[in-house]
Amino acid sequence: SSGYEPLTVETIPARLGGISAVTDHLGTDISTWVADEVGDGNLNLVFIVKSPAGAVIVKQALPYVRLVGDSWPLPLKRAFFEYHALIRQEERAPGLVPKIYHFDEDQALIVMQFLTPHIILRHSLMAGKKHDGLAGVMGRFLGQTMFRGSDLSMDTAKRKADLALFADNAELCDITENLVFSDPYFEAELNHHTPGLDDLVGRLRADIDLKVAAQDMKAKFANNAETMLHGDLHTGSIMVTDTETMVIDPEFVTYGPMGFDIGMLLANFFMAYYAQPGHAESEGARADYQEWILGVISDIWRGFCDEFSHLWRTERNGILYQATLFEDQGDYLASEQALAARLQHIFEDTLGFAGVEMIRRTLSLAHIAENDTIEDEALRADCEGRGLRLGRSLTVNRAVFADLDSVISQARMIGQR
Ligand code: SR1
Ligand code: MG
Repeated sequence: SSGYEPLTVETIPARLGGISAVTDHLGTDISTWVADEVGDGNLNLVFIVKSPAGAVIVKQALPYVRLVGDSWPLPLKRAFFEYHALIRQEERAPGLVPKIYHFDEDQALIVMQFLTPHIILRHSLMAGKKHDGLAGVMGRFLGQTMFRGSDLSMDTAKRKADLALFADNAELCDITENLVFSDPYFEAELNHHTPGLDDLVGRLRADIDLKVAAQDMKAKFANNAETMLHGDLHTGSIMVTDTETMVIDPEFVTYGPMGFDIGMLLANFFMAYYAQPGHAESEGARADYQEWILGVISDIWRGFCDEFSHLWRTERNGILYQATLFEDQGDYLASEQALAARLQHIFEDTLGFAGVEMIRRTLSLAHIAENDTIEDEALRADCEGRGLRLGRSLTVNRAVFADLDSVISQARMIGQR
Protein backbone atom coordinates (compact mmCIF):
# COMPACT_ATOMS: atom_id res chain seq x y z
CA SER A 1 0.00 0.00 0.00
CA SER A 2 2.97 2.32 0.52
CA GLY A 3 4.13 1.74 -3.07
CA TYR A 4 7.30 0.07 -1.82
CA GLU A 5 9.42 -1.32 -4.62
CA PRO A 6 12.97 -2.63 -4.42
CA LEU A 7 15.50 -0.55 -6.31
CA THR A 8 17.67 -1.95 -9.08
CA VAL A 9 20.84 -0.54 -10.61
CA GLU A 10 18.73 0.38 -13.64
CA THR A 11 15.91 2.17 -11.78
CA ILE A 12 18.00 4.13 -9.26
CA PRO A 13 18.69 7.21 -11.44
CA ALA A 14 15.05 7.73 -12.34
CA ARG A 15 13.76 6.98 -8.86
CA LEU A 16 16.21 9.14 -6.91
CA GLY A 17 16.95 11.78 -9.55
CA GLY A 18 14.16 14.08 -8.38
CA ILE A 19 15.30 14.27 -4.75
CA SER A 20 17.34 17.37 -4.07
CA ALA A 21 19.11 15.85 -1.06
CA VAL A 22 20.47 13.24 -3.47
CA THR A 23 21.17 15.48 -6.47
CA ASP A 24 23.10 17.77 -4.08
CA HIS A 25 25.69 14.98 -4.05
CA LEU A 26 25.34 13.41 -7.52
CA GLY A 27 24.21 16.32 -9.68
CA THR A 28 21.00 16.50 -11.72
CA ASP A 29 22.28 14.84 -14.91
CA ILE A 30 21.07 11.35 -14.09
CA SER A 31 22.43 10.00 -17.37
CA THR A 32 25.87 10.15 -15.74
CA TRP A 33 24.89 8.16 -12.62
CA VAL A 34 26.24 4.64 -12.31
CA ALA A 35 24.87 2.29 -9.65
CA ASP A 36 26.46 -0.90 -8.37
CA GLU A 37 24.86 -3.36 -5.93
CA VAL A 38 27.49 -4.20 -3.32
CA GLY A 39 25.48 -5.62 -0.41
CA ASP A 40 27.22 -8.61 1.11
CA GLY A 41 25.35 -8.53 4.42
CA ASN A 42 22.58 -10.89 5.45
CA LEU A 43 19.55 -8.63 5.07
CA ASN A 44 19.52 -5.67 2.66
CA LEU A 45 20.24 -4.17 -0.73
CA VAL A 46 23.21 -1.80 -0.70
CA PHE A 47 24.16 0.30 -3.74
CA ILE A 48 27.07 2.61 -4.43
CA VAL A 49 25.85 5.32 -6.80
CA LYS A 50 28.52 7.42 -8.47
CA SER A 51 28.54 10.35 -10.87
CA PRO A 52 31.20 12.85 -11.91
CA ALA A 53 29.85 15.07 -9.11
CA GLY A 54 30.20 12.60 -6.23
CA ALA A 55 29.03 9.33 -4.72
CA VAL A 56 26.46 8.10 -2.19
CA ILE A 57 25.40 4.85 -0.55
CA VAL A 58 21.78 3.77 -0.95
CA LYS A 59 20.68 1.14 1.53
CA GLN A 60 17.23 -0.38 1.10
CA ALA A 61 15.57 -3.00 3.27
CA LEU A 62 14.09 -6.03 1.53
CA PRO A 63 10.83 -7.51 2.83
CA TYR A 64 12.65 -10.73 3.68
CA VAL A 65 16.01 -11.99 4.99
CA ARG A 66 18.36 -11.82 2.01
CA LEU A 67 20.57 -14.62 3.34
CA VAL A 68 17.65 -17.06 3.42
CA GLY A 69 15.16 -15.74 0.85
CA ASP A 70 11.48 -14.82 0.81
CA SER A 71 10.57 -17.84 2.94
CA TRP A 72 11.70 -15.65 5.88
CA PRO A 73 9.74 -12.36 5.78
CA LEU A 74 11.15 -9.38 7.68
CA PRO A 75 9.51 -5.96 8.21
CA LEU A 76 10.67 -3.03 6.12
CA LYS A 77 10.38 -0.89 9.22
CA ARG A 78 13.92 -1.83 10.18
CA ALA A 79 15.11 1.02 7.93
CA PHE A 80 13.14 3.43 10.15
CA PHE A 81 14.88 2.08 13.25
CA GLU A 82 18.29 2.25 11.59
CA TYR A 83 17.65 5.87 10.62
CA HIS A 84 16.65 6.79 14.18
CA ALA A 85 19.64 4.93 15.62
CA LEU A 86 22.06 6.70 13.26
CA ILE A 87 20.71 10.11 14.24
CA ARG A 88 21.15 9.34 17.93
CA GLN A 89 24.61 7.83 17.48
CA GLU A 90 25.73 10.96 15.60
CA GLU A 91 24.53 13.12 18.52
CA ARG A 92 26.17 10.91 21.13
CA ALA A 93 29.41 9.97 19.34
CA PRO A 94 29.87 12.74 16.75
CA GLY A 95 31.66 11.92 13.52
CA LEU A 96 31.74 8.16 13.98
CA VAL A 97 28.74 7.15 11.82
CA PRO A 98 27.96 7.98 8.17
CA LYS A 99 26.09 11.22 7.43
CA ILE A 100 22.49 10.75 6.35
CA TYR A 101 21.39 12.64 3.23
CA HIS A 102 17.85 11.31 2.77
CA PHE A 103 15.42 8.88 4.40
CA ASP A 104 12.27 7.47 2.79
CA GLU A 105 10.22 5.43 5.22
CA ASP A 106 7.80 4.00 2.61
CA GLN A 107 10.63 2.81 0.39
CA ALA A 108 12.62 1.67 3.47
CA LEU A 109 15.70 3.39 2.11
CA ILE A 110 18.46 5.56 3.49
CA VAL A 111 20.79 7.57 1.27
CA MET A 112 24.00 8.22 3.13
CA GLN A 113 27.65 9.17 2.96
CA PHE A 114 29.84 6.93 0.79
CA LEU A 115 32.81 6.12 2.98
CA THR A 116 35.92 5.91 0.86
CA PRO A 117 38.59 4.50 0.81
CA HIS A 118 37.16 2.64 3.82
CA ILE A 119 36.83 -1.13 3.81
CA ILE A 120 34.94 -3.47 6.11
CA LEU A 121 37.10 -4.23 9.15
CA ARG A 122 36.38 -7.97 8.93
CA HIS A 123 38.05 -8.07 5.48
CA SER A 124 40.98 -6.17 6.85
CA LEU A 125 41.37 -8.62 9.73
CA MET A 126 41.56 -11.46 7.20
CA ALA A 127 44.22 -9.58 5.24
CA GLY A 128 46.34 -9.04 8.36
CA LYS A 129 46.16 -5.23 8.23
CA LYS A 130 46.71 -3.12 11.33
CA HIS A 131 44.79 0.11 11.94
CA ASP A 132 46.07 2.91 14.10
CA GLY A 133 43.43 4.39 16.31
CA LEU A 134 40.89 1.61 15.80
CA ALA A 135 40.74 0.59 19.47
CA GLY A 136 40.67 4.19 20.68
CA VAL A 137 37.74 5.08 18.43
CA MET A 138 35.78 1.97 19.30
CA GLY A 139 36.37 2.45 23.03
CA ARG A 140 35.17 6.05 22.71
CA PHE A 141 32.18 5.07 20.55
CA LEU A 142 31.14 2.47 23.11
CA GLY A 143 31.67 4.75 26.10
CA GLN A 144 29.73 7.61 24.53
CA THR A 145 26.83 5.63 23.07
CA MET A 146 26.43 3.39 26.11
CA PHE A 147 26.49 6.29 28.56
CA ARG A 148 24.52 8.87 26.61
CA GLY A 149 21.80 6.43 25.55
CA SER A 150 21.10 5.50 29.16
CA ASP A 151 19.34 7.03 32.15
CA LEU A 152 22.74 8.24 33.33
CA SER A 153 22.40 10.93 30.71
CA MET A 154 18.90 11.09 29.20
CA ASP A 155 16.00 12.65 30.99
CA THR A 156 13.18 10.31 31.96
CA ALA A 157 10.62 11.41 29.37
CA LYS A 158 13.05 11.16 26.45
CA ARG A 159 14.35 7.81 27.53
CA LYS A 160 10.88 6.35 28.01
CA ALA A 161 9.87 7.66 24.57
CA ASP A 162 12.91 6.01 23.00
CA LEU A 163 12.29 2.79 24.86
CA ALA A 164 8.80 2.74 23.35
CA LEU A 165 10.06 3.72 19.89
CA PHE A 166 12.68 1.00 19.66
CA ALA A 167 10.53 -1.62 21.40
CA ASP A 168 8.81 -1.93 18.05
CA ASN A 169 11.97 -3.33 16.45
CA ALA A 170 10.69 -6.66 17.71
CA GLU A 171 11.38 -8.89 14.71
CA LEU A 172 15.07 -8.03 14.67
CA CYS A 173 15.32 -8.61 18.42
CA ASP A 174 13.58 -11.92 17.84
CA ILE A 175 16.31 -12.87 15.33
CA THR A 176 18.98 -12.11 17.94
CA GLU A 177 17.12 -13.90 20.71
CA ASN A 178 16.86 -17.02 18.58
CA LEU A 179 20.10 -17.06 16.61
CA VAL A 180 22.39 -15.91 19.43
CA PHE A 181 20.85 -17.35 22.57
CA SER A 182 18.71 -20.36 21.66
CA ASP A 183 19.48 -22.04 18.31
CA PRO A 184 23.12 -22.92 19.08
CA TYR A 185 22.01 -25.11 21.98
CA PHE A 186 19.79 -27.53 20.05
CA GLU A 187 19.51 -28.81 16.50
CA ALA A 188 17.62 -25.83 15.09
CA GLU A 189 16.63 -26.11 11.44
CA LEU A 190 18.95 -23.44 10.04
CA ASN A 191 21.99 -24.38 12.13
CA HIS A 192 25.12 -25.67 10.45
CA HIS A 193 28.67 -26.36 11.55
CA THR A 194 31.93 -27.73 10.23
CA PRO A 195 31.73 -31.56 10.36
CA GLY A 196 35.02 -31.91 12.26
CA LEU A 197 33.32 -30.24 15.21
CA ASP A 198 30.62 -32.87 15.66
CA ASP A 199 32.02 -34.24 18.94
CA LEU A 200 32.60 -30.83 20.49
CA VAL A 201 29.18 -29.60 19.36
CA GLY A 202 27.59 -32.68 20.93
CA ARG A 203 29.37 -31.97 24.20
CA LEU A 204 28.34 -28.30 24.19
CA ARG A 205 24.71 -29.20 23.52
CA ALA A 206 24.82 -31.56 26.51
CA ASP A 207 26.55 -29.01 28.74
CA ILE A 208 24.01 -28.04 31.39
CA ASP A 209 26.13 -25.23 32.88
CA LEU A 210 26.53 -23.65 29.46
CA LYS A 211 22.86 -23.96 28.61
CA VAL A 212 21.87 -22.36 31.91
CA ALA A 213 24.37 -19.55 31.36
CA ALA A 214 23.08 -18.95 27.81
CA GLN A 215 19.54 -18.66 29.17
CA ASP A 216 20.73 -16.18 31.80
CA MET A 217 22.33 -14.07 29.08
CA LYS A 218 19.18 -14.26 26.98
CA ALA A 219 17.09 -13.03 29.91
CA LYS A 220 19.51 -10.14 30.44
CA PHE A 221 19.36 -9.20 26.76
CA ALA A 222 15.57 -9.31 26.68
CA ASN A 223 14.86 -7.67 30.04
CA ASN A 224 17.63 -5.24 30.87
CA ALA A 225 16.92 -2.01 28.95
CA GLU A 226 20.10 -0.30 30.15
CA THR A 227 20.94 1.72 27.05
CA MET A 228 20.33 2.11 23.33
CA LEU A 229 22.44 -0.58 21.71
CA HIS A 230 23.80 -0.73 18.18
CA GLY A 231 22.52 -4.30 18.38
CA ASP A 232 24.84 -5.93 15.82
CA LEU A 233 28.26 -4.49 16.56
CA HIS A 234 30.53 -7.04 14.91
CA THR A 235 33.57 -6.35 12.72
CA GLY A 236 31.37 -6.33 9.61
CA SER A 237 29.64 -3.24 11.06
CA ILE A 238 32.87 -1.23 11.18
CA MET A 239 34.62 0.45 8.25
CA VAL A 240 38.26 1.47 8.39
CA THR A 241 41.08 3.19 6.57
CA ASP A 242 44.66 3.33 7.81
CA THR A 243 43.67 6.17 10.09
CA GLU A 244 39.88 6.35 10.35
CA THR A 245 37.21 4.13 11.93
CA MET A 246 33.46 4.45 11.34
CA VAL A 247 30.50 2.41 12.61
CA ILE A 248 27.65 1.41 10.26
CA ASP A 249 24.47 -0.69 10.18
CA PRO A 250 22.59 -0.21 13.47
CA GLU A 251 19.33 -1.75 12.22
CA PHE A 252 19.27 -4.22 15.15
CA VAL A 253 19.03 -1.22 17.51
CA THR A 254 17.21 -1.94 20.74
CA TYR A 255 17.37 -1.02 24.40
CA GLY A 256 19.49 -3.66 26.10
CA PRO A 257 22.45 -4.26 28.41
CA MET A 258 25.67 -2.32 27.72
CA GLY A 259 27.72 -5.50 27.76
CA PHE A 260 25.90 -6.77 24.67
CA ASP A 261 27.51 -4.37 22.18
CA ILE A 262 30.89 -4.54 23.91
CA GLY A 263 30.82 -8.33 24.19
CA MET A 264 29.75 -8.87 20.59
CA LEU A 265 32.57 -6.67 19.37
CA LEU A 266 35.25 -8.30 21.52
CA ALA A 267 33.99 -11.76 20.50
CA ASN A 268 34.48 -10.96 16.84
CA PHE A 269 38.07 -9.91 17.52
CA PHE A 270 38.69 -13.14 19.47
CA MET A 271 37.31 -15.16 16.54
CA ALA A 272 39.51 -13.23 14.10
CA TYR A 273 42.42 -14.09 16.42
CA TYR A 274 41.68 -17.82 16.26
CA ALA A 275 41.15 -17.72 12.47
CA GLN A 276 44.62 -16.28 11.76
CA PRO A 277 46.27 -19.65 11.01
CA GLY A 278 43.87 -19.83 8.05
CA HIS A 279 44.98 -16.47 6.68
CA ALA A 280 48.48 -15.41 7.75
CA GLU A 281 51.30 -15.92 5.27
CA SER A 282 53.88 -17.13 7.80
CA GLU A 283 54.12 -18.25 11.40
CA GLY A 284 55.86 -15.01 12.30
CA ALA A 285 53.16 -12.92 10.67
CA ARG A 286 50.47 -14.95 12.41
CA ALA A 287 51.96 -14.54 15.87
CA ASP A 288 52.60 -10.84 15.37
CA TYR A 289 49.11 -10.13 14.07
CA GLN A 290 47.45 -12.21 16.78
CA GLU A 291 49.22 -10.14 19.42
CA TRP A 292 48.04 -6.97 17.69
CA ILE A 293 44.44 -8.24 17.85
CA LEU A 294 44.76 -9.01 21.57
CA GLY A 295 46.13 -5.49 22.07
CA VAL A 296 43.10 -4.06 20.27
CA ILE A 297 40.74 -6.05 22.49
CA SER A 298 42.47 -4.84 25.61
CA ASP A 299 42.57 -1.21 24.40
CA ILE A 300 38.89 -1.20 23.42
CA TRP A 301 37.88 -2.33 26.90
CA ARG A 302 40.24 0.18 28.53
CA GLY A 303 39.03 2.94 26.18
CA PHE A 304 35.42 2.14 27.01
CA CYS A 305 36.13 2.26 30.76
CA ASP A 306 38.02 5.55 30.45
CA GLU A 307 35.33 7.26 28.37
CA PHE A 308 32.46 5.90 30.46
CA SER A 309 34.22 6.99 33.67
CA HIS A 310 34.92 10.43 32.24
CA LEU A 311 31.25 10.89 31.29
CA TRP A 312 30.14 9.50 34.66
CA ARG A 313 32.20 12.21 36.37
CA THR A 314 31.30 15.06 34.04
CA GLU A 315 27.88 14.49 32.47
CA ARG A 316 25.89 12.29 34.82
CA ASN A 317 22.45 13.58 35.64
CA GLY A 318 20.83 10.58 37.24
CA ILE A 319 21.28 8.49 40.35
CA LEU A 320 23.53 9.97 43.05
CA TYR A 321 23.17 13.32 41.23
CA GLN A 322 25.67 15.44 39.37
CA ALA A 323 29.30 15.77 40.40
CA THR A 324 28.82 19.54 40.66
CA LEU A 325 26.26 18.98 43.41
CA PHE A 326 28.54 16.92 45.63
CA GLU A 327 28.43 18.30 49.12
CA ASP A 328 31.28 16.45 50.71
CA GLN A 329 33.91 13.78 50.27
CA GLY A 330 31.33 11.10 51.12
CA ASP A 331 29.29 11.98 48.02
CA TYR A 332 32.41 11.75 45.91
CA LEU A 333 33.39 8.38 47.37
CA ALA A 334 29.87 7.01 46.89
CA SER A 335 29.93 8.10 43.28
CA GLU A 336 33.30 6.48 42.60
CA GLN A 337 32.23 3.28 44.34
CA ALA A 338 29.01 3.16 42.30
CA LEU A 339 31.06 3.67 39.12
CA ALA A 340 33.42 0.81 39.99
CA ALA A 341 30.47 -1.47 40.74
CA ARG A 342 28.76 -0.50 37.49
CA LEU A 343 31.91 -1.21 35.43
CA GLN A 344 32.32 -4.57 37.15
CA HIS A 345 28.74 -5.44 36.26
CA ILE A 346 29.24 -4.37 32.63
CA PHE A 347 32.47 -6.40 32.52
CA GLU A 348 30.70 -9.55 33.61
CA ASP A 349 27.93 -9.02 31.06
CA THR A 350 30.51 -8.28 28.37
CA LEU A 351 32.19 -11.64 28.91
CA GLY A 352 28.88 -13.51 28.92
CA PHE A 353 27.70 -11.88 25.70
CA ALA A 354 31.11 -12.33 24.07
CA GLY A 355 30.93 -16.04 24.89
CA VAL A 356 27.48 -16.65 23.39
CA GLU A 357 28.41 -14.61 20.29
CA MET A 358 31.47 -16.82 19.70
CA ILE A 359 29.38 -19.94 20.04
CA ARG A 360 26.54 -18.80 17.79
CA ARG A 361 28.90 -17.73 14.96
CA THR A 362 30.06 -21.35 14.74
CA LEU A 363 26.92 -23.35 15.49
CA SER A 364 23.96 -21.25 14.41
CA LEU A 365 22.86 -19.78 11.03
CA ALA A 366 25.16 -16.76 10.58
CA HIS A 367 28.88 -17.54 10.61
CA ILE A 368 31.89 -15.28 9.99
CA ALA A 369 33.91 -14.90 6.80
CA GLU A 370 37.21 -15.40 8.66
CA ASN A 371 36.24 -19.02 9.29
CA ASP A 372 34.04 -19.65 6.24
CA THR A 373 36.88 -18.79 3.86
CA ILE A 374 39.29 -21.35 5.36
CA GLU A 375 39.08 -24.09 2.74
CA ASP A 376 41.06 -26.71 4.65
CA GLU A 377 38.19 -28.20 6.66
CA ALA A 378 40.39 -29.67 9.40
CA LEU A 379 42.11 -26.34 9.93
CA ARG A 380 38.75 -24.53 9.94
CA ALA A 381 37.40 -26.94 12.57
CA ASP A 382 40.55 -26.40 14.63
CA CYS A 383 40.20 -22.58 14.53
CA GLU A 384 36.47 -22.70 15.26
CA GLY A 385 36.96 -25.26 18.03
CA ARG A 386 39.34 -22.96 19.88
CA GLY A 387 36.79 -20.15 19.63
CA LEU A 388 34.11 -22.46 20.99
CA ARG A 389 36.30 -23.35 23.97
CA LEU A 390 36.91 -19.73 24.86
CA GLY A 391 33.23 -18.93 24.20
CA ARG A 392 32.11 -21.64 26.60
CA SER A 393 34.53 -20.48 29.27
CA LEU A 394 33.54 -16.80 29.00
CA THR A 395 29.83 -17.61 29.15
CA VAL A 396 29.99 -20.00 32.10
CA ASN A 397 32.81 -18.31 34.04
CA ARG A 398 31.90 -14.69 33.34
CA ALA A 399 31.79 -13.86 37.05
CA VAL A 400 35.08 -15.58 37.79
CA PHE A 401 37.50 -13.61 35.59
CA ALA A 402 39.21 -10.90 37.64
CA ASP A 403 40.00 -8.63 34.70
CA LEU A 404 40.52 -8.52 30.97
CA ASP A 405 44.18 -9.53 31.31
CA SER A 406 43.11 -12.89 32.68
CA VAL A 407 40.65 -13.32 29.80
CA ILE A 408 43.43 -12.56 27.34
CA SER A 409 45.78 -15.01 29.06
CA GLN A 410 43.17 -17.71 28.68
CA ALA A 411 42.54 -16.78 25.04
CA ARG A 412 46.28 -17.09 24.39
CA MET A 413 46.47 -20.46 26.14
CA ILE A 414 43.56 -21.83 24.10
CA GLY A 415 45.21 -20.48 20.95
CA GLN A 416 48.60 -22.10 21.56
CA ARG A 417 49.59 -24.49 18.75
C1 SR1 B 1 19.16 -13.65 9.62
S1 SR1 B 1 20.21 -12.40 10.05
C2 SR1 B 1 21.63 -13.17 10.63
C3 SR1 B 1 22.57 -12.27 11.29
O1 SR1 B 1 22.96 -11.23 10.41
C4 SR1 B 1 22.99 -10.00 11.08
O2 SR1 B 1 24.15 -9.30 10.77
C5 SR1 B 1 22.89 -10.33 12.55
O3 SR1 B 1 24.16 -10.58 13.11
C6 SR1 B 1 22.06 -11.55 12.51
O4 SR1 B 1 22.15 -12.31 13.68
MG1 MG C 1 24.39 -5.64 9.42
